Amino acid sequence: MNRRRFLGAGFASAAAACGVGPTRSAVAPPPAALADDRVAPLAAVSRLVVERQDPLAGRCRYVADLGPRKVAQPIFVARRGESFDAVIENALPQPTTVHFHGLTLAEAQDGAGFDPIAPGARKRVRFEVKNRSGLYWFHPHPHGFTAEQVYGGLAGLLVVTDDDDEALDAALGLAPGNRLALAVADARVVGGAIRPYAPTAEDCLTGWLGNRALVNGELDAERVVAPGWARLQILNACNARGLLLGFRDTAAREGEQLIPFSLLGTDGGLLGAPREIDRAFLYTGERVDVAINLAGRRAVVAVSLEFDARHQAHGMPPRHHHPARDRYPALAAEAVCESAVRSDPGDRLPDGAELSLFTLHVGAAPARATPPLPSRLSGLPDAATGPQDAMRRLRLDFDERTGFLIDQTPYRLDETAFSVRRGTRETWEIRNSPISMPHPMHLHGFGFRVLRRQGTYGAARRFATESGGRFPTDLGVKDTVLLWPNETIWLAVDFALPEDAAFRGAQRYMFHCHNLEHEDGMMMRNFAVV
Ligand SMILES: [Cu+2]
Repeated sequence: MNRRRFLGAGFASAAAACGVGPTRSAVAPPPAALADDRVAPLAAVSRLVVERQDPLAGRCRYVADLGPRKVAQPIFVARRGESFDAVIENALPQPTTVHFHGLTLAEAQDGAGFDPIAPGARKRVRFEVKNRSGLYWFHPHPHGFTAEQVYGGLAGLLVVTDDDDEALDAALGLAPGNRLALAVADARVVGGAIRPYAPTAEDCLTGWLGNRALVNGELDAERVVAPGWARLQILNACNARGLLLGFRDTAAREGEQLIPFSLLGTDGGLLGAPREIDRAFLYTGERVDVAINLAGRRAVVAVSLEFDARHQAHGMPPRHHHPARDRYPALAAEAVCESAVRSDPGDRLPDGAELSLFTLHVGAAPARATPPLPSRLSGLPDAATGPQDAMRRLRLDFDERTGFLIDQTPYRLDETAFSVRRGTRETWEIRNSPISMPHPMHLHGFGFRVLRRQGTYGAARRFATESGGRFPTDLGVKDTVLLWPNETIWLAVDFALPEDAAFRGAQRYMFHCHNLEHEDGMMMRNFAVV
């Protein structure tokens, strides 16, 4: 099997052929269906300011400077092959980075946390978007501050387009506004106000859970869409909460069935062919691209359905001390401290509890014809098979003294756990302990394919309808993959790096849990591609 078949689109080789990046005057227009006033072409950004908007509650935002206009909390859009070349300004009272989650970037642009931007400092970041079309995102990654800053509101979307993406919009006949890019997070809301980040030891075990959904920063988000197909690209931007995404007609009676929808793509872009499903697990950091037919409906609510989140780890592991935290204030005037008042249990909805996410109101426009879904969406093969160069085994552990770790080793910024030769294709076998929690594991820099799952607990296995015990969402290119307790998964990872000068020499990347309390709690390792 050649590399092209492995990832379907051969993102490294195709991007290398693109040569010089576009000039600012030749930026592709965003998809017409994605009608949102926060949409900003990535290639037009000259400055990205990371700032605190509300010092009392610690709410923060990104502001993109596009020359003639500024856009707060932008939704970036880039056509594959376009470039980002901007100065990032850190106006927070803490160090920060901007990590572009899912993109294939060199260490210097990955924003992983090796080289944080100090408060008041700036850094020029330049890169070319080499990835397939899909929903990517950007967020802070300074070790020890990540969870607090992301919860503060720093989670931005990046929609990457290409020929397959354009062909799909055309085939669906999407009306303007019927393509949505949505970051779903959860917040602790009391009396209409979002509570500041103040995790207790229990929050550090389970992750910081809220009681209300925020969609692109809004509570009770609603969108008006036209009848016909709607295409939704959805990110789970929660710190810790897993979602089991489903859709209900608001006119449906108790117990009535969920609305079926089509899975079009995952983290790293479009599947080869759509899959009809009625629910999908979406853990923190993961994305889905779905099409839902709204013909004949008035309003549809997206929910996270109730499920057994399988928290098998108990006890109160010690909090990990981050020396850098002593040097900077918390984002909120209400300090992040061990003595934080235990919040009302009602402010912290358990993982797996039903949660309403957002509502789509179907406008009164004349019903559009809903054309059939295309049978092929991209050249991605359903199965990734074939010989791999090497097998690497990783273990996710838990014990009461240390909390959650990878191979029993707490994170250290200056450690390189292992090195991989560039161009190598490896099979990763990752095993999660039975006494554990769901861990959405994220690999920086490289998309991968899920080969097989084993040991999935019964209630989740019901939805693992694909070969090898896989979920439909395992069929695409992934950069974040969920491991249930007791589960072992096998991944095919291609460590090909582009030929650009930016990627010369050894490049360090991170592999970590995207439950952000686990990540800040040391469940992360560095590796190098040499
Ligand atoms: Cu975890």
